Amino acid sequence: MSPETIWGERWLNCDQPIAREYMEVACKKQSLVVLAADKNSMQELNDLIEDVGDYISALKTHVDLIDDWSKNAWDDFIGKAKEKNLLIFEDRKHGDIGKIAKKQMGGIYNSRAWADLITAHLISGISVLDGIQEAWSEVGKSGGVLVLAQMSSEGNLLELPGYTDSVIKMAKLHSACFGFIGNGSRPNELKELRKKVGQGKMIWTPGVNLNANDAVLGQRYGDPKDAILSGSDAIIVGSGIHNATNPKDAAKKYAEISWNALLQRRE
Ligand code: S5P
Repeated sequence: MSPETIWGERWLNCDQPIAREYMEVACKKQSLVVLAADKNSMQELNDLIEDVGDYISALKTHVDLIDDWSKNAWDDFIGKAKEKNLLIFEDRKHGDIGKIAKKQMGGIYNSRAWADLITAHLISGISVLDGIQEAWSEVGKSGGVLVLAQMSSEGNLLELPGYTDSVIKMAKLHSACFGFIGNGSRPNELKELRKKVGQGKMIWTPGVNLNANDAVLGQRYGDPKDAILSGSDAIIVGSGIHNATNPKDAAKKYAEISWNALLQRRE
């Protein structure tokens, strides 16, 4: 089956090349899993990608979590992820004014060179997207921003009346906007978000874990199948995979659940 048949309206309306690339990879791998690779050493990251890379469709990083980070080790790791056909998604959660966000794409980590996707809050206005876009274009690269429209953590201020609506309204029209981060732990909120976003943008959702009791420090978890059926296009899974006794089996399981949910959604 073609990606168009599988993704339906989303394929037709999400026509950015990078969104199409994600949807194609997801079909090839039969997985809507984005791995949140929240490990602290290069060795752990390399082992993890070796182990589960075939069962995920994108790799989400927090580059500043790593104790023994070096440019060479990082380039190697990104190379391995690319061999596994993964989009690289740095979860930087930018939020400064445009010109600083632009500079923050450089610096030691230089995420403009290797990140295909990056997260941003619109708390300081739309200029953050302009800044990120300019940073990519200066190194001859283009990428997409996932804008935080909802969050999975308890008591987050994005829930205040009007915030999510304003973010969607502003970001939807911006060419750097790949899509939105939604709250994977609350299917009903996600359905509302999908209605507001429409078909033309991705919604990717963290806060997904088959064991809701794993949640610590205000994190909230929901079910992967519910998230996809409620309009999410990718489940972002961290500890559900990397803290599992057998990460490979866990990744396979999340992949299967997410893929079957997508097939069910199109029926
Ligand atoms: O609202 C959010 C947004 C994000 S990007 N809630 C989140 O948990 N995240 C990220 O998803 C978070 O930074 C972490 O990397 C991942 C969730 O990890 P888990 O171990 O709880 O699955």
